[in-house]
Amino acid sequence: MKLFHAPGSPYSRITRMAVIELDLQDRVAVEEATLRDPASVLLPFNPVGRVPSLVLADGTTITETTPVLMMLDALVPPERRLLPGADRPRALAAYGRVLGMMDGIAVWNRELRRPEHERSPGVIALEALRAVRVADALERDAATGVFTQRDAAWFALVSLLGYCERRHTIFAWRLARPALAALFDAAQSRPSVAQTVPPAGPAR
Ligand SMILES: N[C@@H](CCC(=O)N[C@@H](CS)C(=O)NCC(=O)O)C(=O)O
Repeated sequence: MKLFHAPGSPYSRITRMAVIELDLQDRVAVEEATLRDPASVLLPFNPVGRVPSLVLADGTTITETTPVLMMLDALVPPERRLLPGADRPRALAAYGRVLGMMDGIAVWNRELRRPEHERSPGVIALEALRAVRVADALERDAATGVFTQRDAAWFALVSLLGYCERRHTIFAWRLARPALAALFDAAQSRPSVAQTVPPAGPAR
């Protein structure tokens, strides 16, 4: 199996961390792909051109973070799986909440990558407000024990905050959010986290 990723992508980082956490390095080769590039090695497998993309032995390509995690989870015994099931609704809610914030941050960051005259102040204001709102909810989640298990919600949260820390520094996510900051800082020594730190982006 082959997992296509991009080093700066917070979505594909979740799946890269999962490969390490689930001890699947022998079964899943991880390959970097360029994005928004007509010559990308990814396009013959995934016409959408997004990462993460997981190519199975028969060529079937699973795309989008959650289906990729489902596939990786299926390779290990049930007790080791990362995605929370319906029996853990709070964890499932937190996972969805983190992915929702990731989507918003991705939109905000994309606006900032445009030349200044092409940026939409309305979109930026909306996404900045959304990010504050969700980060405050996640802070409450972290403070009330929602992220105590090392599950997909936890890895997604670490990836999201890592993206903000390294590539979306305009968002002061740590401010007045001590539970999130403590969780993130403590996570850094975990091998799957330390081995997948995204490169620093331009200051924005
Ligand atoms: N909803 C997707 C989002 C994946 C995504 O947006 N990936 C970005 C990198 S962070 C990408 O591949 N972008 C390339 C493009 O938009 O062409 C998921 O859950 O995996």
